[in-house]
Amino acid sequence: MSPSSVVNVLLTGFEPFDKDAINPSWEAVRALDGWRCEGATVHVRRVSCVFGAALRELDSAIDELQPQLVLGIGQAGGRSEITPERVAINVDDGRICDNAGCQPIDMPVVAGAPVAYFATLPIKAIVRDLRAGGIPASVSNSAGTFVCNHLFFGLMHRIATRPVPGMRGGFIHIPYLPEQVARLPGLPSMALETVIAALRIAVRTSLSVREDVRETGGLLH
Ligand code: PCA
Repeated sequence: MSPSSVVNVLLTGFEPFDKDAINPSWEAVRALDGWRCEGATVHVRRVSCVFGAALRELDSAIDELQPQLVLGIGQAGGRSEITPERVAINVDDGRICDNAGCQPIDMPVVAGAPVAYFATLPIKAIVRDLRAGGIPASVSNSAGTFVCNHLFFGLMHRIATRPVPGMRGGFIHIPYLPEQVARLPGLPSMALETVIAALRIAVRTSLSVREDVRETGGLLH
């Protein structure tokens, strides 16, 4: 097979943060290493929950793999659904410190870059296909202002300014795992097998749907 016919997908998951022992994003992502889908091969990387370092790690993985599709995955503790993110904003505003002890406040992710980028994933089709597969899902209109949004913005800025030809990308937040909320009573969770199944659907739909479907995913507030 010639290198030009190789189609790579990059999935990133985060290391644990905020004193947690696990991060479900990495637990789910790592289960998909080497998975082949729609003629593409999935590669996985664990990234640091550190402003700056996470972007450098993402950049070198993109340089190495030249992927056609990049999906960042992160934990959104407290959410009950799989949530493809619509928009990355050019703001770092840490409510907590990152894993290097840094807590930027109202700093740009990239100085001089646009205020925001939209994901270039078919987010509506992903939500449709997840729901059809029996998995709770909704579009999210905010990836927050911590390291997940930082990675998402950096990814979209790279696509806008130094693209791998044809590369598309975006970010998906996932809920806590049941074992995490066993010590956080009352919060929602999703089983690891369900999250893994969701990521398979998200990859397949991202590879096969080029034009997003026109379905409402909006919120009143
Ligand atoms: N979630 C955090 C950072 C790492 C993660 O998995 C976030 O939503 O920013």
